[in-house]
Amino acid sequence: MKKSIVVSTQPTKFSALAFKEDFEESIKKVADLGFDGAELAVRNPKDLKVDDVINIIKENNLEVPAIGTGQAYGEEGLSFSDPDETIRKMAVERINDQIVFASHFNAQVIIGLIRGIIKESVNKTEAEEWTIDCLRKCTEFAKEYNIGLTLEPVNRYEGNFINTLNEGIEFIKRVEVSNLGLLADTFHMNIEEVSIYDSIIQAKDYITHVHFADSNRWAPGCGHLDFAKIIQTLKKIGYQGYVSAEILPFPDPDSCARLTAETLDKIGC
Ligand code: LER
Ligand code: MN
Repeated sequence: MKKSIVVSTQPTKFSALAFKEDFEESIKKVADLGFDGAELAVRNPKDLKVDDVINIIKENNLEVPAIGTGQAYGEEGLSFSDPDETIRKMAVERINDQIVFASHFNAQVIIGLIRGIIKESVNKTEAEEWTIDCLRKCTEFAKEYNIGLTLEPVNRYEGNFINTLNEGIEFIKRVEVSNLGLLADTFHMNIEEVSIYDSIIQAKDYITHVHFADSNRWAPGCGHLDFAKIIQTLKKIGYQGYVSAEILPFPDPDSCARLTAETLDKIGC
């Protein structure tokens, strides 16, 4: 299994990010700590100097396993389940831009918070159909670039549909495309799953990416989750992808990143 940590390419109000200030400096720190990759959280690839990002990643011998896309929802309100067709169209366009950006790194594109929250006035089945339609459009576009998307169940306080891995699997079956996998995030799973381990085993054919955060969203080792057992379970299902730390920058960015690297090494990740 390979290790990465999420780095935002720009400052953002999304809190669970170890690094979101100076991009180049953060990437150097990630490499120095021995991570294999940096997952990039990007609000809008059009705001980036893409060649500079590519060079910084290359110079530091890192991979980019995935691109996080939630800031477009958190900061601009773009979403796949919005009743306004124009907003959904803008969300699809944004994800398509992320797909082109991801193709420079052969990274997966995360579909988490960008699904949005189904509004009270909206029929749930209809909102799910809108989401399926957006996912079909984006996965079809992604095929041209040989890129996969990964659907992330999020806990009930951040999203009101697709909260568990099983709900994610059922949704993936409805979308009926070959390049849509599942992202297992231990922070959300701790809130929503009956058993983190059984859910991982049941999702073995779908998991393409993993987010690690402890029960309090601090670095692994700072809460009550049993990461040794989670790693063992991921090994048991033959998972060979990345585990990526999406954590609060506490007590400070450098310490939480160092602690993540040390803990993951210690438990044989
Ligand atoms: C949000 O809580 C989260 O876990 C992100 O990875 C979703 O895009
Ligand atoms: Mn996550």
